Amino acid sequence: MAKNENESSEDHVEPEELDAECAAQVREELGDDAIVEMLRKMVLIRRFEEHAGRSYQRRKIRGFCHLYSGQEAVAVGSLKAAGDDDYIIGHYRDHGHALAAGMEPNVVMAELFGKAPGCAGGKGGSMHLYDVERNFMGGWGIVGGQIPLGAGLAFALNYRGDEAACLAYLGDGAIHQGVVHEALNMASLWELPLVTIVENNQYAMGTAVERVSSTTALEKKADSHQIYSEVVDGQDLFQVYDAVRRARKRAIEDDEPSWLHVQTYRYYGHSMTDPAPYRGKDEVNQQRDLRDPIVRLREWIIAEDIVTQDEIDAIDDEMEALVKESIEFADSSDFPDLSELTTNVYIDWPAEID
Ligand SMILES: Cc1ncc(C[n+]2csc(CCOP(=O)(O)OP(=O)(O)O)c2C)c(N)n1
Ligand SMILES: [Mg+2]
Repeated sequence: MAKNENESSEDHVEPEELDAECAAQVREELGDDAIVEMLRKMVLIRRFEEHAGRSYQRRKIRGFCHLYSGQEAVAVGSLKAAGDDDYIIGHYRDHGHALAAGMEPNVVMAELFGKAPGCAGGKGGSMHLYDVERNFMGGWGIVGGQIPLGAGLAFALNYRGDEAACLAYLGDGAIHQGVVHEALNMASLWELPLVTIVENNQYAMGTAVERVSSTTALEKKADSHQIYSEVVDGQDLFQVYDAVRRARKRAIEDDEPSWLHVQTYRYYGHSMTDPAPYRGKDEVNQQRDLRDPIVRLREWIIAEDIVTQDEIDAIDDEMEALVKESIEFADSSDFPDLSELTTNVYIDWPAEID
C-alpha cells in the first residue's frame, strides 16, 4: 500500500500553502468547529480507503474497487457547500462522496464487503453507493452517464420550484462523452440549476489527460454551451468550498449552471488491479509532499492556532478506530439471503405501477 500523509518522501519539503485570503473568508463564514469537522471527514475518508484497499487485497472485497485517496478536499469541500435539498450524483469512485454526504462508515463498508446491512443490501458494491435520505443519488459505473441524470434531477428541482441545485461529479475521462455535452447544452438552454464538478485527477484509467484532450484547460469545454466555468485548486479545501458555494448561488438565484474544473490527484491506481505503470513514483511523491489536501489543511489549522498537534493526532486515532470498527462490522455481518438473488431485478407488476 502507498504511504499515508504522515510520512513524506526522503527530502522534506514544505507543502504549498493554502490560499490565505480564501481560507480567512471561509473561516469567518463557517467558524472553526466546522473547519475541524471537515478535517475529520477528510481523515475519515483517507483511513477508510486505506482499510478498503487492504480488505480488497485480503479478498474480503470482491469485484471493482476504486479508491479516492488524494481527492478528499473535493468531496468534503463541495458537499459542505450543498444545501439539505440539493441532489448529489457522481461517478463510480464514490466512497468519498458517500462519507462526505454523511453516510455511516459501517453501512458503506458493509456494501463494499457485499453484506446485507450495506446501503444496497450488499448487491451494489463499491461503485453503487446510494442514500436516498441524503439525496445522494449514487455512484454510477457508466462513465459520463450520471451527467444527463444530474440534468434530469436539476430539471425536477426547477419543475417543482425547489430552491436547490444538483451537484454532479465527473472525471477528466468523462468530459468527452457525447451525453455530457448533450446534457450541458440542455442545462444551458433550460437554465437548469446544475453544478458540474470535474474532478481532474490527471488520469482516466491509464491515460494522462494531455493525451486525450484537445486542451488541458478543461474549463474551456463548457464555452460552446455558454456555461460559466472556472478553475479550482482541488487540493485546497477552502477554494473548493467557496467555488461550489458561489456556483450553487448562481444556479439557484440566477438560473445559471456551472462547470468547475477542479484540479486534483489520485494516489492509487485506477482500480485495485492497476499497478499504475504509466506514471513514476516521483510524480506521486511530489503530489503527496507538496499538495496533499490533508497536510495543507493541517498546516494551516496549526498555524492559525485552531487546534494543537495533539488534537490533530487524536482525530487521526479516532478516525482509524471508526474505520476499524466498520471493518469488523462488515466482516461479521451476513451476506444477503439467497432469496435476495431475484429481488430488485423485476418490479412486482402491476402492483408497483399503480
Ligand atoms: C461509457 C463507458 N465507457 C468506458 C468505461 C470504462 N471505464 C471505466 S473508468 C474509465 C476512465 C474514467 O476516467 P475518469 O473519468 O478520469 O475518472 P477517474 O477514474 O480518474 O476517477 C473508463 C474508460 C465505462 N465504465 N463506461
Ligand atoms: Mg480521472
